Amino acid sequence: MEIRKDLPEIFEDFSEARRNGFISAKQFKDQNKPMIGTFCTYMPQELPLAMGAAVVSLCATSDETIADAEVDLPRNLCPLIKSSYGFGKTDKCPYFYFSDLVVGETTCDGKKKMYEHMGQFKDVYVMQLPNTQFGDQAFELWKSEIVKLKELLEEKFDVEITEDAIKSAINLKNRERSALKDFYSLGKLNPPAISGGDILKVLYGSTFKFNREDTIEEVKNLTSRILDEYNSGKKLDSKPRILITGCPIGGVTEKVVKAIEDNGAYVVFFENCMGAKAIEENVSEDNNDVYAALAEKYLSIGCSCMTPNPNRITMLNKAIDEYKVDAVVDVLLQACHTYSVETLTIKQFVNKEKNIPYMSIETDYSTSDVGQLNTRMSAFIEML
Ligand code: BJ8
Repeated sequence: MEIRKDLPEIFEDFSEARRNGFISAKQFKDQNKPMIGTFCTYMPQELPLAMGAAVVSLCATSDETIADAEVDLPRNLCPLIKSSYGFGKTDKCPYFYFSDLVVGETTCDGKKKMYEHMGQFKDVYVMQLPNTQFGDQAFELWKSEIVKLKELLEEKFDVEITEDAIKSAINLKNRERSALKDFYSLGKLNPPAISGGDILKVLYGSTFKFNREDTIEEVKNLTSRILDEYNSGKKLDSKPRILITGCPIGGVTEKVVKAIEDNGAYVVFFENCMGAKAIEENVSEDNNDVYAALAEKYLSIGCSCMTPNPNRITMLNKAIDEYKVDAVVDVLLQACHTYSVETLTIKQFVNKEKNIPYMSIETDYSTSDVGQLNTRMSAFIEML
């Protein structure tokens, strides 16, 4: 995989962010401030931020604790769920340990049933997410769930969360999303300025930094530095341009990005939850009803747990054009039913509407399929 060797320290900073974040998490907790753990992009982070809490993603990305999880959970379950549960159960994840409350949502069946067991050893609160994004009922349900979460946080942590504080948190998150969006929009450059592996490092690493103002500045500086250097001639080679969609990736599943980039292509856009799905749209700052504004943004996320799920297609359509994508790779975590079933819709759209090749690959949190991934990617990229 070709990387920009002249920018190592910044990329390493993001790459190491999860590990280094443990120390910042401890320092944060030492100040007696609350930490909220989340498992999903639907969770409106603005609410905990509005009471001065830190928000941390607990989605695990390694197979280290899967055997422990399988004592309680079925083997034929998505590795993200098993691994996340396993890290909680074994107390091996400091972020889980430091979380005063875990907030989940009723997304896929596996996750929502797992929360019932997790509730035996951790304080878990589950928001009732509707299965559809359409109709007043769905909107009103999600809005009322957001208000309920605010009330629960106020009661549990004995604080008042004012609408002004929520507005400030919306503004902060919007600036963070915009900085990250400007960064991953570097993927539009053709030939690319940086590899997909480096884009992912920054997107993943930024979720483990607690001083959000600093992170916004850091990401902005990185973007403008890369742009300046690109304009003065530092470019990668022209190669086929790949869009990754599907289940969340990060940690061990970066093996998919590596297999693509080691075999002659670049990933220029990540549609999944570590990328644009979470970041592309901001919360309206014009709407005086902050709960409606939050409900509108978060309910529109194009996840396969929704039926129907046209917002995923809308984003893919736009990104394939804007990022001049040559092919789409749909990443499925084993036993993820909603994304697996949705592959047919995505394949038909990509092949028939966009006239470009599509490939789906199923993987897990082991490294046993790396050889097979390389073989499949090399054959796929060769025909582009
Ligand atoms: S908004 S993608 S973070 S639900 S991969 S656990 S769906 S069986 S992670 Fe997700 Fe929220 Fe959607 Fe994003 Fe279930 Fe599938 Fe596993 Fe998944």
